[in-house]
Amino acid sequence: MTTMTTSEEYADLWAYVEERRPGIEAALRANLPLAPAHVETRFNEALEYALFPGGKRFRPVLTLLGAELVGGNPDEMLPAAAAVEFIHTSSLIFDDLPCMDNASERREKASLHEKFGEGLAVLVGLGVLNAAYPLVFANHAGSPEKAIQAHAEIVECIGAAGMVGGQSVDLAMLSGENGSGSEDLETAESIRNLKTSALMRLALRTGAILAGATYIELAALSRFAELLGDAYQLSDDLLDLDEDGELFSEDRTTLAIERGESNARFRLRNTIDEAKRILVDNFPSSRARTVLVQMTDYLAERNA
Ligand code: GRG
Repeated sequence: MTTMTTSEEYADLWAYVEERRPGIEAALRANLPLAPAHVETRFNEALEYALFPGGKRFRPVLTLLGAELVGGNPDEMLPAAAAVEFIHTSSLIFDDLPCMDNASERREKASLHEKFGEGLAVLVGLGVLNAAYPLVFANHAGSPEKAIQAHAEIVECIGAAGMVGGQSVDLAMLSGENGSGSEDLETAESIRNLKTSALMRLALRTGAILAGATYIELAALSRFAELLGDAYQLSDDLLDLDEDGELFSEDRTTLAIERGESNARFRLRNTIDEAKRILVDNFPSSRARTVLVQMTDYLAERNA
């Protein structure tokens, strides 16, 4: 569900998201991995429930911005943007399962497994994930080398060196397996952040790759995404602290607890400053760049 502030500070960001949202919704609908209707199951109903009305749609927006930042046409990237939202949605479905975060709510309603049962939730998660892979070829069959590169990007982002690996560290941190020293925690946190940053990297780079970005531009986007993911997780860890600097609920520790809230706020500020500097140093001034700068501030300063 969308909860957008209309703060002046983020005016370009919200205007861009609102402008692009209809195209993204249409691309999601056009590429829904519906099950054949011959035998009645609740798969299609559960699929609809998982994807609509959806959340902020920031990740598909990142795909369009990645393309625009390097001079591409965002309209051509809508199927790829839908692929990125499918991957995001599947990660949320899996993350909410009882064997992971065991979340009963998602996007201001009951989580998918809570509403439709675990079996169907796993199937919908796999269905949308699987639907993502071919979508980078839509509109790009004429430039197969770019589409193949974007496809490889998806494989890498989801795998053990990306979201899956990051989530496994998250699970280890939850059960206290990650060692006790502060340095261990630093390493563990930076790998855990992959669960968030890998998808941000994928979202941005897929659009940029399909738009013909240079190696240097892609490297800058990787570094930016890594910092954006770190900033997002740091702000998440700060939101998880209660007034006494302890975690609200979970049985785990974070650097925000070990080193204190002001240290975490300092690191967050440095991280977003560096992220924005990378954008400004590597890409010429444009609307897409302004929107990305505002998104960086928004993700780090959000309070929910
Ligand atoms: C096989 C794709 C796949 C993943 C397996 C479960 C898992 C590994 C990774 C979990 C990754 C995860 C859920 C990270 C947290 C991501 C995050 C910051 C979610 C919230 O993002 P918002 O607020 O969500 O942008 P909306 O609802 O607005 O889309």
